[in-house]
Amino acid sequence: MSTSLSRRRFLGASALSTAAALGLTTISTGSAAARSSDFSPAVVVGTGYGAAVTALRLGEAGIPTVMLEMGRLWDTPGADGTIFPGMIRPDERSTWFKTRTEAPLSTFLWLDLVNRDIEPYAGVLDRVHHGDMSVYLGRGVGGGSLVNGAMAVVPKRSYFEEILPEVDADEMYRTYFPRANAALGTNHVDRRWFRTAESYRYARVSAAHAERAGLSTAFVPSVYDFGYMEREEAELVPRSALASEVIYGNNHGKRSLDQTYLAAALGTGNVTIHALHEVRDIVPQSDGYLLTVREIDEHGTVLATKRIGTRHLFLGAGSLGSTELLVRARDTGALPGLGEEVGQGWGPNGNVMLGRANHIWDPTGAIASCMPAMGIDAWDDPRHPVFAEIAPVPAGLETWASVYLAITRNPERGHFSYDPGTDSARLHWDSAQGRPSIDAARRLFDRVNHANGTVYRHDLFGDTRAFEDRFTYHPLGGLVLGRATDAYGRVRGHRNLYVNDGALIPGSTGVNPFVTITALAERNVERILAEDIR
Ligand code: FAE
Repeated sequence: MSTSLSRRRFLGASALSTAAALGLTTISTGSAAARSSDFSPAVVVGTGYGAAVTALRLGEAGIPTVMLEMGRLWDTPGADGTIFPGMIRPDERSTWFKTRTEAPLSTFLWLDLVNRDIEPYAGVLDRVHHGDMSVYLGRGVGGGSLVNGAMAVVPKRSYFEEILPEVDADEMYRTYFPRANAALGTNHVDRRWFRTAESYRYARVSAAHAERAGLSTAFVPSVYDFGYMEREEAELVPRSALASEVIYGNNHGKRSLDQTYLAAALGTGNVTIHALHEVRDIVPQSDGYLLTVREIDEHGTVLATKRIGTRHLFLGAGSLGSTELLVRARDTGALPGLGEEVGQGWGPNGNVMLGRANHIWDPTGAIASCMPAMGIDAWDDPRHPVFAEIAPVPAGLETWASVYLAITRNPERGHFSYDPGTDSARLHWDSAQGRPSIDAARRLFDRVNHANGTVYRHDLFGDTRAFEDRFTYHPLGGLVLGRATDAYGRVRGHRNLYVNDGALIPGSTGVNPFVTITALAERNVERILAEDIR
């Protein structure tokens, strides 16, 4: 990392913790704070991967930039002394405005032991329901980086070339993937430690079972600090990955965006983040856009409705968020230049979750690192390509279960339409579209079960199904690169309006997607800065 980048991160991190200590929802370093609050030369919607890259590069170029994030800043300990609640006894901080938590593994031995009643609150994880599909999302300053499993995987080059043919793959693999990984703080597990770590027993058991079936496994890099994790296992530091923390946030160890890109963006002195600010509407003006923004408190009370003008508007609200903003703008007539491609090309990255029941003599361990470090790599299978992340069971006790998030190559795509009744975008995806994903996962894991004399678990997903394809962690598409936008994310039909997040990727990356989103955002913003802004 360059000295100026680390200095910026330091300045930005101080601004974040000062804001948290004072209970502020506006975060900036001194120089940015003085600027007008109703106009900014650049506005970035959201604070996830694409948004954070965009803001850092705009800020470095000297462009005053405001980021608008509907979730809260996660930097203040609650009454129990922790920032995030953990998965064993989640409280209202876990979930975005619901009366009960909605964990992905919802039952154990068919018992409803996992979910809890809670007060509605601006919690960190959302599960957005759209008929046969629901989508998990991070809410807060840092977006998905707050809740995700930190797996930092570069897609196979041949598949990347297939899904995004208009992008120069040489440039991506030479420049932008390495740039993204360096700024995200990607690191690798020490393989010698992994071979004996109690917290990765579950991964070694699954790897041995896969090898017995003739399948290969691969280590996956992470943005969780593996050095910290080693110290957790040695009981030298407070536990996080080893204390069942992941989908409701990590209190330690994870290099979420508020510690990397966003801290560096704030440190430029040109970036201000407004938390608990949701962008609702976008209308064009003679030289830019006017946004309607709703400010709420953590309990959902609307505090203000603001108008913020900008010359350059960047959407980084994620696949669902950015797509909804443009579907609404098109279908209410606010942005009449938007075309039919807006709202098309959505996919769940072929996600299927499943569990296997191991033999009693094959325990997976009571302590499981919640940060996966290995996957079964069968992506080169010509008929049923699958990359299956070996996932933890964060129960804090022995379960004899092996759980996987399989990423499959599913060609089905969903689309969005505008619902005037709820003023929202509805995703259209029906259960039959998940079939190719289930078939691929079944084919792979039938092999694993056959080779090991094991069976599927039917007790984990609320009913008796073995394969759960009714949710995704990896929503992708809706505003696909080269279709709804040009080859760099410029929205077709309206000048100075850009998309720079997971909405650009056409439904699938073949691996966990945040490194692809980050690298693509680096590429796009570099071009836009060079051609559109200066
Ligand atoms: P994202 O990170 O979703 O950020 C969008 C932000 O915009 C959010 O903070 C929203 O609250 C905010 N927003 C939305 N609408 C508005 C609005 N109208 N006004 C203001 N703010 C708004 O977008 N990926 C991996 O690569 N590896 C993993 O290990 C992994 N594990 C995951 C585990 C879980 C439980 C989940 C939910 C996701 C996981 N992912 C993983 C997916 C990854 O986090 C996701 O692809 C990225 O976060 C998407 O990045 P975007 O920049 O597209």
